[in-house]
Amino acid sequence: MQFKLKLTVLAAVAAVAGTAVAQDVQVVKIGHVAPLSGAQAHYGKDNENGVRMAIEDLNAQGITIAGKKVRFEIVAEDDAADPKQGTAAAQKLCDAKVAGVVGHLNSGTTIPASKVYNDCGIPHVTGAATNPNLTKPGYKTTYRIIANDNALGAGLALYAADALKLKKIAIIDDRTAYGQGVADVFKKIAASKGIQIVDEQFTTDKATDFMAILTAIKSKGPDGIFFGGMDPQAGPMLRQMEQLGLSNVKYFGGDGICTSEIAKLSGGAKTLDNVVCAEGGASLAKMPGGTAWKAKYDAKYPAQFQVYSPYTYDATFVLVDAMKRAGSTDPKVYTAKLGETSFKGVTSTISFESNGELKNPAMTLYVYKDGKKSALN
Ligand code: ABU
Repeated sequence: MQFKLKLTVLAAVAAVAGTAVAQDVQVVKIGHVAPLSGAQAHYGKDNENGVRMAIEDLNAQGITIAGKKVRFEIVAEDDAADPKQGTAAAQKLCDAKVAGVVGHLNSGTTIPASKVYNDCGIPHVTGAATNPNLTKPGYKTTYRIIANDNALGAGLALYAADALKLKKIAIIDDRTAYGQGVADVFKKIAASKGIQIVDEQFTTDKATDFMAILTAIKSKGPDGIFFGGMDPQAGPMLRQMEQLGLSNVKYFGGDGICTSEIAKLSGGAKTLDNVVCAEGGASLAKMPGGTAWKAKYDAKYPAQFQVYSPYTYDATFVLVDAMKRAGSTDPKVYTAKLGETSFKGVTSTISFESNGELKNPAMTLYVYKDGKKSALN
């Protein structure tokens, strides 16, 4: 009887101790938003993988903030690359009282969502949305850790004019904030370099049949086509260019087409060899921690790498770095520290301009050789 009583007392003490341990660990929620459904889900999954990997690495460090051990948890939302779903997801994360958000992926969702985050006082860091208009309102809650479309569009136009000596280029965009924006920058700089813009055509981010617009473009005899849009359109477009005999026409695009997936989506078209695309950062080989990071990523998420996961990984660390420096996980307290970031990440040493743009971003041009993406610079 006495023995049984002792056991009960011991169990009660252990339970209380267990509660104390549980209460000593503060759970900090980090939101992530990207398209996880629809034709762009492969980009979204890659972005989410970057955040999950960062959270695992941060939790392994056993971080203490203001004397309390913290454990980070992801709250993952799907915006399906749709602006309305983007703002709904942002509001959901505000209501869930996440400490910060990594995202969104598309400029068309990130720009309207940035106002929602500003209104509820939660910072967000995008590692993928590249339209320059994102930082124009000057919200103190908006940050971007990748170069914007001014760098991408200009880099491609200068390469077309100076290195490839192209004379006649047609432009297509998907009418999204990203597609239209990057095409406009390309057009302006290409025209300033003396390239003739022989045609401008439009499509959507849902289309897969481009025969009519490519036929119209073919009649203008371009030596290059610029496409402002994403790979679910660029892949089939390359295949249809081959079918129409546009096999010697160079094909330019921003980071939205610079994926691993485009090789599959173009279905073995030889026109993939004509692609020149631009990304707003250094190549993995030139990133400070790129090669080791990519090996770890591939081991965890085989065949899922696309473009932006090193940036979403770093974006997660940037949020936590600001929390550590502020000694608080409360966004009302730590957001002010984001502007003072100087963080040695996988992608670069990250610091921000006063408008939330990355300071001194790199830009890399890529081509595809035997279906594999390869950096030109
Ligand atoms: N940066 C290209 C894909 C994301 C976006 O800006 O819409």
